[in-house]
Amino acid sequence: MKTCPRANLVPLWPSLRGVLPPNVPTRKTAPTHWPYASLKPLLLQAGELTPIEKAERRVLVLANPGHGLEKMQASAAMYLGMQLLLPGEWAPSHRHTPNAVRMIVEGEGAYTTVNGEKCPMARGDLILTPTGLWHEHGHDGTEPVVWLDVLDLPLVYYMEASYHINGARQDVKPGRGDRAWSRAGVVPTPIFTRSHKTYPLLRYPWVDTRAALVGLAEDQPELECLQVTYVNPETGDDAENILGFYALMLRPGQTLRLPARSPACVFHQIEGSTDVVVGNTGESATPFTLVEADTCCAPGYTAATLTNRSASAPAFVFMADESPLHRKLGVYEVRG
Ligand code: GTQ
Repeated sequence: MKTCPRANLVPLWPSLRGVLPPNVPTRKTAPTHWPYASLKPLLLQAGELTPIEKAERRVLVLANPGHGLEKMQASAAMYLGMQLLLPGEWAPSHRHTPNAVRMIVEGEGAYTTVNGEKCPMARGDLILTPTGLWHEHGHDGTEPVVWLDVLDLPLVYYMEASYHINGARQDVKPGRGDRAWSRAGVVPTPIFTRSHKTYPLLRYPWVDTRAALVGLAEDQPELECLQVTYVNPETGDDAENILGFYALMLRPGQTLRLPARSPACVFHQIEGSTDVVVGNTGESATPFTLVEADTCCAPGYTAATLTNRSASAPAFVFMADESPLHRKLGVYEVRG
């Protein structure tokens, strides 16, 4: 590129088509598969080699090669990390501007304390640590616990708005959002008990999410897309401001075509096994097979086809995407 460093000026015309390509944006996000079978041994090795006191957070980052591994991005706005906590370990309290969620992958007995609320971790649970809230992780169990972190770190970092503050160990306060906001359609009555918290519900137990999907499937046998959105139960808005979180059920043998939409998307297999084909018709498609605890991502403006590999059992997939961000910025699109 021709530049004029003395005046800090560059001509637009050589780069115009590069930054405004015709019809479809340029995407660095490559369809990428992170099998849990190849990740887990490395994570356990990290557990042997790296004490938690040194690491603070013992995480292997699921990095998209299209962005360059050192960028630690799954997509333009999404960061994924697989975190290991061993029995008795403690990941100290901090808060930061990026929003995070944890999807629990395996193990029992660990918990995250978020602004004084102790959130137990069980397989498939989703736990929020939204922007600015204190969080720390502990483990009273006997086996290693692993979870998937999803953060909007790449976006917040790009905005030059990413920083953290360390804090003291939190006192656990009584009151659990997943007890108070335990049923859709009934919320604590405002004048008596409503908490006035921005994030009243921090833990979404998998037993409840799974039951909601199974109930939906039984109630609406014709419904093709069995998907629920993790929302704030007070407002109905997305659970967090920037990334969206969903759980999907595929009936036995079902194939579901997800249309091309502007946001990039992450799929994580909670139960069963799913064939994922990332790509629009007429373009070269990338196939992955997700088994339990596997994760993959698809770039925006790209369709995906999911097929439950079992003819007898449902499959359950956790999804994260950039929809809230795209909607708020007015760039959200469905391409069909
Ligand atoms: O557990 O607080 O994967 O602060 C990256 C940054 C996890 C955490 C990550 C974090 C955390």
